[in-house]
Amino acid sequence: MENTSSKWTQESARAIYDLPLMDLLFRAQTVHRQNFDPNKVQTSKLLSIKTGGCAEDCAYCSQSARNGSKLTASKLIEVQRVLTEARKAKDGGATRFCMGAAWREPKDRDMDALVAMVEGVREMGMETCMTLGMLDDNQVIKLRDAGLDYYNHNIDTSERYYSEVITTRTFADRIDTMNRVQNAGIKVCSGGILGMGEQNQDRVDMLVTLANLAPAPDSVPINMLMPQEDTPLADAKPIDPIDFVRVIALARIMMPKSYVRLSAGRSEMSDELQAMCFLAGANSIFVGETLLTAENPEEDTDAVLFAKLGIQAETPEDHACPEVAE
Ligand code: SAM
Ligand code: DTB
Ligand code: SF4
Repeated sequence: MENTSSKWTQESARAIYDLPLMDLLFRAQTVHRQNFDPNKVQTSKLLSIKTGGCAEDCAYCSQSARNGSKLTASKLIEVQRVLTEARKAKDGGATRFCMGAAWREPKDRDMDALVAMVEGVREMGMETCMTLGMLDDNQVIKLRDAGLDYYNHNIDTSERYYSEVITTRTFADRIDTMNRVQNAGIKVCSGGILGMGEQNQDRVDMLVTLANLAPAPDSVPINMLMPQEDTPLADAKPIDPIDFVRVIALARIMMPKSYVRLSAGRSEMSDELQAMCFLAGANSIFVGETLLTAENPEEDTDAVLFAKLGIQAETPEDHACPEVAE
């Protein structure tokens, strides 16, 4: 079942996930080449605009106030500081600027500053993305009118495993915000984290939920858990790297036109593993030495990797007109 208009089932997706690896990779790379230039990778830059002190209890997160993390909580940072960082990101070649806040949801008093951030980054000619937690209808409209291109809201894992990781909100709450965002015409960025103790079937089920959204998210970040000190998942057993590659390949096959982002965890990955992820259809990364709070490869390291693999960073022109896409 690879017709995108059909609904994926847990069984149909699992059958692909379980293919011999070479068959799975060949299929994923074939789908990838039908939709994207295989030697281009989109680059996004993250900035934490409000760090720590979050009311949610996400078991993986260094920013939850409930996780006893040593991280100092900050207030929403100044608009001007955001624009200075965005300018640096643009000069470094990033095409999308993603602003993340450690909130359960934004307060209405923060909206003017958030709108100014979106407008300012857009004026620089970069795509804008925000991840601020749950949004109500008014907040969605304000961000849409400011020109927000993408909203990141991860489902993180399967519906079955969700309550093992987060208890302060439900899987359905997550889907509600995504629907609100999508209905307002903002593109959705949604994916999850692998290596939180979930089973392979949870990973497959997470992708089934994402692929069955109408439409599927434009961007699908696949994060490898970065274990954070003092969190319940600090000692989680790492995911097998081949299982990680299988999830990327399945995401590519199930969501052929979406950008699949090889997100958190690259600083712990070998060049070979990252190359396999690109072969499996990943075509986006976060660049810069910091994600929100955790480390990411240095720009020089990524430049060497891209040169070795003959990969080029996607430009805004490529993005507007993919060479191979229909
Ligand atoms: N508070 C907002 C929310 O949760 O939607 C936005 C920020 S939150 C940090 C964004 C995403 O980062 C999470 O949904 C999760 O998927 C990812 N993330 C957070 N901590 C991580 C970690 N230690 N390892 C991998 N991914 C992580
Ligand atoms: C996503 O899926 N990964 C990014 C972004 N969306 C916001 C965040 C990764 C965070 C990694 C842990 C940290 O930096 O604190
Ligand atoms: Fe808060 Fe987001 Fe971290 Fe959860 S993932 S604790 S909502 S910042």
